[in-house]
Parts: sequence; structure tokens; C-alpha cells
Amino acid sequence: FKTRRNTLAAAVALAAVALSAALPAQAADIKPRLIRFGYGLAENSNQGRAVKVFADEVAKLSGGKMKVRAIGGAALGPDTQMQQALIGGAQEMMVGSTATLVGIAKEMALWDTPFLVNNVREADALLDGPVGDKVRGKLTDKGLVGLVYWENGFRNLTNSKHAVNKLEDLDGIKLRVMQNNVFLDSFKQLGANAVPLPYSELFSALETKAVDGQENPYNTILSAKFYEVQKYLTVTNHVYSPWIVTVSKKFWDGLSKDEQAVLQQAAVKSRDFERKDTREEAAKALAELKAKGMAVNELSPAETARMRDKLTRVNAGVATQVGMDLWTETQGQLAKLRGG
Ligand code: TK8
Repeated sequence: FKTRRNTLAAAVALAAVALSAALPAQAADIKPRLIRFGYGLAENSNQGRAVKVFADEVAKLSGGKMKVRAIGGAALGPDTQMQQALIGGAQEMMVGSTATLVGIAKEMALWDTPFLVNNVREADALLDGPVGDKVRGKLTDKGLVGLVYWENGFRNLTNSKHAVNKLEDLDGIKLRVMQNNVFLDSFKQLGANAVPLPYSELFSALETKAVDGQENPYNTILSAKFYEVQKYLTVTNHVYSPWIVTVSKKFWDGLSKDEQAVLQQAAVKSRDFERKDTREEAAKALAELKAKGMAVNELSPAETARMRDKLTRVNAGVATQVGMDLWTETQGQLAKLRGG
């Protein structure tokens, strides 16, 4: 009952936002606002570029009254710290991994399911459809407003020890994972020595060999210069990771409908830009990583199948964690998308 009421409230709020969005900035109810927008990656990354598009669009739509101050490189702290700052009202906005939100909304674990989607078409449909809306809506109760999902991307494995051609090659590899129980379980199942660490500590952990490896999309391996400290890249595509753009609910509730509409519209614009930009970069990134000296290998279909097998137990755990209704709805939508 409680959940249904909240979902409804979120839907109503978004509908109201869309209605008033046609007003020109001058006529609209918009006051000067400063929005501190934190993110973890470098300014020169797909994340940084999309934050800039968001900031420019907010300025444009608000006639320059609403200012977004973009603060990258985890200068405001790791994702979990920024989330708390948003909840407390000390920071207005951020973008980060959905994976670091599972402690706040357990349903976010849905996106951590290994091999959940096969391609970006399925990812977009799921994230922008009713399932994605429902999961995003779970944040509202917890002091966060989730506006849109961006693409982080399909994750691939890197390490500094040796090429990973089969599951057994993961034995003894100390692998950094995100601070998230599904990722931790997954890589333990696969035989790695999985260590949770915030992203902000990752480069130096790799550099000092505190950990041997990590997993992230090509874009991040490139923009974060992981190729400087990681020799081997294995194309695993083991999970598709989204990012989510969130607003402090305390801040959001103090905004007029028009101001909310500005943020909502700019978020959609940034999402569309970000996905396109990320996909273009990812398409070229592997060749660049090879040129930077990484040794790249693809996991064979047989080894991928073994990996999936090992992770069946993890999937069952996610289903329990997010609830059977949501899990069944997700599988239903995926079956439909696949023409089943
Ligand atoms: C950046 C992180 C990053 C994620 C990770 O803040 O932690 O490995 O993939 O994109 O959210």
C-alpha cells in the first residue's frame, strides 16, 4: 500500500512538471539558484561532458538564473558520501552509479544482475520504461529524487597480472569491486579475491598494487587512464551499469514547478546526449586501449557460459532482494523486447 502511494505521488509530480514546461524563462516562476553537482569521473570523460551539457541547458532554460556548479573527480567525496550530502540538503545534485545506492533503495540491485540485458536497446527500454521508473521512484522516500538514467555501460575486466582466458585465471586476483553486495558476491563466485572500494580510491589502489584489477566500461578504462597501470583487458561484458542523476529531495521540494521542470528537461537532454556520446566513444575505445599498449582478449562463448552458470545463484539472490514482483515484471518486459 505504502509503495503504491509513493509511486503514484512520483508519477503525479512528474506529470505536473511536464505540464508547465512550455513557459518561457522570463514568464516562469524561477529564482536565482545555485546547484552544486558532484560526480566521480574526470572532467574529460563521458560523465564530465554530459554534466556540462546539463549545466548549459539549465542556464539556457532558466534564462541564466539557475546555475549549476559542476564538481568532478570525486572532489565532493565518493558516491556514498555525496548521497548523504544530498539527503541532508548540504549538496543539491550528483550523478553516480546505481550500484552504490543499494543501501538506500534495495531495488537498485536489479541493475547489478549479471548479464541482465544483451544490448543497449534492451537497457534503454528497461531503464526508461515502467521498471526503471519504479526503481527510480524508490528513492523518493529516502530523500532523493532520481531524474534520469545515464549510460555507464557494459563492464569489462582489467588486471595487471595475466590474461584472463578462463574462469580459473581469476583465482588469486585481487579485484576491486564497487561497494555493492551483488558485485562482491558475483566475483567471489567467479573465484576472484573481491575487495570493495570506492571509485575515488581506485586508480591509486591499482597503481600501488593494493589491488590487481578492476572492472569498468571501456570509456572509463580510457578516461581514467587505467591503461597506465593495467596491462590485460578481458572483454567480458558481464553486466550493463547505469548511472543515475539525483537531486536532494530537500532542495527539490523547495523549488517551484517551473524550476523543477527546468531540471527535468535538462536531465532528459543530458541523458540523450550522454548515451550517444558514450556509445560513440565506446565504439572507438578498444582500438585506442590497444594502441596504448593493453593486451586485449575476448572470453570465449564456452567460458562466458561457464561464467553465467556460476552466477545463477547470484541472480536468485537479486530476485529475492528486489522482490519477486519486480523481478517477474523485468523478465516479462525483456521477453517482450526479445520478441518472446
Ligand atoms: C564513478 C563510478 C564508476 C563506477 C565504479 O563515480 O565505481 O566503478 O563504474 O562509474 O560510479
